[in-house]
Amino acid sequence: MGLVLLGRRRAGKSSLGDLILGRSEFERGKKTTRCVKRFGWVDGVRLALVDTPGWSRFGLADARLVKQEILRSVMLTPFGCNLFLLVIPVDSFSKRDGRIIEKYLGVLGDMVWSHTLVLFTWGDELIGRSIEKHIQKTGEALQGILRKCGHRYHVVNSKCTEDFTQVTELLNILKQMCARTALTPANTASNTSVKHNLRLG
Ligand SMILES: Nc1nc2c(ncn2[C@@H]2O[C@H](COP(=O)(O)OP(=O)(O)OP(=O)(O)O)[C@@H](O)[C@H]2O)c(=O)[nH]1
Ligand SMILES: [Mg+2]
Repeated sequence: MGLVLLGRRRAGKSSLGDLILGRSEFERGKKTTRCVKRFGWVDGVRLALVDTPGWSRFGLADARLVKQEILRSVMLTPFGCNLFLLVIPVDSFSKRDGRIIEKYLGVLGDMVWSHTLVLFTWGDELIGRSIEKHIQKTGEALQGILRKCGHRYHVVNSKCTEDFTQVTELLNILKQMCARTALTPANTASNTSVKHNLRLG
């Protein structure tokens, strides 16, 4: 299974990669500037994880480079089931955040949304509240992104590496997504069309 980690700067993508693999493989806490691919076996699944540079809400990241790396991330995934984890920290979320996500995921074409799971990081910030309450309180911009992703989401606290049930639960959701997308011919179509565009571009 191929997993691409996407999100804004410091959303917690590299930390999430380490949490999933159960070991330190990505440079968390340090700005990721190019795609990084790592492999591992997790809960009986062979994973290829691709970490990507985050985009900036304040124009600080090189938008062209980030888009180029997002396109390249797909080239780095193996053939088979490839999914995207849209990493969003438990935090405020503006209309602008929503528009920026649409802009960067849009690089991968319309099919990306049906292959994307919203992965909330910084779950520790919920402090006893439920993620559903957070989604409801945060408002329409976040709810709109969740709608586009078929209301698929999961929440983790990447600081709590000893709690592996959060990864097992995530893997179960991803396995279901793979089983579902395997039934739709669009799965391979989206993957190969992005790869095709990239080769042409
Ligand atoms: N408390 C808490 N801190 C987190 C969590 N996830 C990430 N962090 C912290 O957030 C900071 C940024 O994490 P990274 O994983 O490097 O974020 P990133 O998205 O890879 O950042 P860029 O590569 O710059 O885009 C680090 O100091 C992490 O320790 C979380 O779930 N809870
Ligand atoms: Mg990073």
